[in-house]
Amino acid sequence: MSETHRKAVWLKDYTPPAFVVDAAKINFILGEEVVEVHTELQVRRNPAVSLGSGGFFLDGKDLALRCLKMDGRRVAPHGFTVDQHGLRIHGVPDRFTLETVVAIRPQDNTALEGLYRSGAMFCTQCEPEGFRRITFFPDRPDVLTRFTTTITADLDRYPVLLSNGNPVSTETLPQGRHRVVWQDPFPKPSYLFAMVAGDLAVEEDFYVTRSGRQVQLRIYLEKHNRGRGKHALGALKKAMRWDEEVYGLEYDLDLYMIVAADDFNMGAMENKGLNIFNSKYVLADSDMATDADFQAIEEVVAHEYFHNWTGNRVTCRDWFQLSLKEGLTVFRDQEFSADLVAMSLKRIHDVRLLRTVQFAEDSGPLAHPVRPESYQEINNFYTATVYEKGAEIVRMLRNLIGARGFRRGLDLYFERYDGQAVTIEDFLRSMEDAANIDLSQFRLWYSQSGTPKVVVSDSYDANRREYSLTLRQQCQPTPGQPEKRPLHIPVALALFDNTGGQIPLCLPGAPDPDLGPSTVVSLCQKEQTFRFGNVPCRPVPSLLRGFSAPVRLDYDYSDADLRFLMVHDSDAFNRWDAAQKLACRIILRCVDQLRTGADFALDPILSQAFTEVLDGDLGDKGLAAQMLMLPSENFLAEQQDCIDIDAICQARQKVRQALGGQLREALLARWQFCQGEDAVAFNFSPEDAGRRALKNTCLGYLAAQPCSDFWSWLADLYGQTSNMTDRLAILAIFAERESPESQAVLASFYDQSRHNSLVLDKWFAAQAAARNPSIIEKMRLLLSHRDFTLRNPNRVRSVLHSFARGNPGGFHAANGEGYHLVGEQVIQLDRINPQVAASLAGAFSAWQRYDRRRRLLMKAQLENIAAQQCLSSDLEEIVHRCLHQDMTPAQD
Ligand code: B3K
Ligand code: ZN
Repeated sequence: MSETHRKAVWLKDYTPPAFVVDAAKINFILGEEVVEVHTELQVRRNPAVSLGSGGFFLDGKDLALRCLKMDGRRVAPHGFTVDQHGLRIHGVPDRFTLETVVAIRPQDNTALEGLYRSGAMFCTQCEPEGFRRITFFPDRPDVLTRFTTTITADLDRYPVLLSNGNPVSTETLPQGRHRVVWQDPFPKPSYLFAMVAGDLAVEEDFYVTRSGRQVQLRIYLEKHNRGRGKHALGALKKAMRWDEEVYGLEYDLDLYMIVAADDFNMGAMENKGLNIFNSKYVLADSDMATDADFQAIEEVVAHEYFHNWTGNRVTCRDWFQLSLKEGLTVFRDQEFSADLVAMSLKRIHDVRLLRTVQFAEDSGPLAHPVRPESYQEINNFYTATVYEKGAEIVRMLRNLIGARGFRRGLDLYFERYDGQAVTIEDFLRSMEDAANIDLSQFRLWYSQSGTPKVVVSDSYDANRREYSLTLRQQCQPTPGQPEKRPLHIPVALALFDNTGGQIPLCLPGAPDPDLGPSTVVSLCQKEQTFRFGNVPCRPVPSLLRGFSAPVRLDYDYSDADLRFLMVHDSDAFNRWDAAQKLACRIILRCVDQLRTGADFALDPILSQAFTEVLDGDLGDKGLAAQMLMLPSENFLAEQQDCIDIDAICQARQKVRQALGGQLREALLARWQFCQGEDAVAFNFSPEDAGRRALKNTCLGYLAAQPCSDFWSWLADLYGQTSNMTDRLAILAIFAERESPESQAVLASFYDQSRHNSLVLDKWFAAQAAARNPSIIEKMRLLLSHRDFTLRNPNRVRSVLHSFARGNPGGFHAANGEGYHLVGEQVIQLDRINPQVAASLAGAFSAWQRYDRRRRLLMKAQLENIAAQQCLSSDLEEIVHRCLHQDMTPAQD
């Protein structure tokens, strides 16, 4: 057990703060070695809380206290206590001013929480509990304070000094120093505090709100990145317009700033008026960013912007409510992006993530409800469950009550709670009141973990022209939740006749029997049957259209049904899903063939179905590309109780090769067609991105079964590429094989990218994720490369996460070398950056689902990590949960 072991925090133990802080003045005196933080708090006893005797507690971590005064007088040594958690002042009046001076050392802060250095700049990350590393403060989201920030620094090194709100004064000081004061008029929790100091370039634009206010938009970036903020600025303006149009929400300050930092633990942070971003989600031009990067920038910029209302104006009472702001804001950014790109493509992208990452989380030892009940380290709960499943719940709710009811619910939510810290329950009550609906059963989605399975069976009675669908829901036990109650599961569906026509739906006996071409049925009990009348023939059902609920669907489609739906389903998402299902079952059949030693032969139905996609009317090339992409190994693994990863990797590869060979002509024709359509100048648009995706998907298949001069042709093609999307697609292909051409292409990419760390990350990631037979040696080389460092989270993710999460064949190498390599790095990384270490260690979480040999090897790594001295609380919690949650081991 490590020394840092902390007790769990429980939702049921929540108590409101005993004191509130009306105003805080934070004064940073920046030095190269030490930063002094002078803080002055106006504190008052919380009238809503009955008088306690515990004094006033302020969180604080790794702070050297230099001075403590109450109402202008030094507090005597017996008047306070300081320990590793914070500062307690004993015996305080009802209202007082508290002054502290602390010293911190940002240059030693490699955890990147609180105030730290990224390159030459100072920046902060306070959510969820970073502010306590800056100064003593009641660092909890339900204490809302008006902040005034003063920053004093060397003028030459740090000409740009930023904080939340508006600048109120600037002053030049003797000895080459200067001082800037910022004031944020909006009371906010400390997790939204931000401060930046550096020698930064700025790119500017402005936005006029619909009420006519002009808002200054500024992106600050390191000088060598000048000119790369344009796309992000454009995205910001689109997001501002969208939130006004769709939700009537306007920005509320005169200035909106985004700072791009190279060292950042996650994507970005929504600090009031001063977002701080991982530079990966700001910087873009065609030479450095792929279509996926352009898209991700739009999403993240919008997400952080949308937080201004869902998160900042109305914030969370405690961290158990995290999904209140995250699930809701992810839903909002998904809808924004869907409006910008094709709706179905966005949905495919989101569902793919949910089904691979969140479903896996929900079926393993780290499963937790969207509103968790307890945590040891809250940083470990910024998960796919809280974010992505949380967004799915909001989506179901919106679909249930309709867009207008949802809008009324949100309006009511803001009307009731603007400027407050509230709960998921408050949000749901606003929705109930506005839409006049009872959400008692629906609430279970927030408290019950695990992914429900909906098993569907059907029958057709030709005489009565009646088609019955029986839906049954079940959910496996999850940690701490052995029994599950039935959830309210909306299932969107349509029925198709054998010509591909949609059968009008009619539920005789229902209050409103005629339902039109598609409908949503509510599965609220364990089992329910829906009887559709007037059905002329046995239909093919299209179920869970648009992925109407985050569940696993189990219906016994025939291969022919799936091929039929790939062509005829009017729901583009389900057309794609049918393709995934068909490919998935063909690969899993191949897995069985491999197990029994039978010869492999690709079922012709898949090549026929894929030919139809390739030869079909390619109005939407992006969708065609998605349909042709085989399900990932991780997704395939999710379909097995005991994961046979060797067979999965082999089978997938065999299917890929067979398709590459059998469809060569069609693939080449499509590739040529798309290549021919390429414009000279790069443009990021859904059409262009879709075309590139299709083109590069075809290329990937051709490479799986190459013809004789393919590699020299591909190397030439690499030389002619004019954008990062195409360049990276070819690099990834070359990274999978050993050859002089591969070496040359990798070397050339490296030479061109070595001065741009984001591009260099791609070079690392392409190799770490490559299905290369000598991947372990490659990984060792990458880890000892002069450009590799554990101090930069993006670099760590590009090498270690790409390998552990994105290269199952390598990570699960039968001799355990992949595990060993990652285990070693987790231990080293924990001493530098616990948050990133903990997330990497999560790669071992599914250990109980593998064969006995791998189970033991993975477990040994977890135990070895657990046995280390001085484990961080973050890592300790993950490893402990992975080892000690009782899951049923897989039967192999
Ligand atoms: N709210 C931040 C996440 C903070 C994560 C801290 N470990 C970014 C976002 O979701 O918008
Ligand atoms: Zn967020």
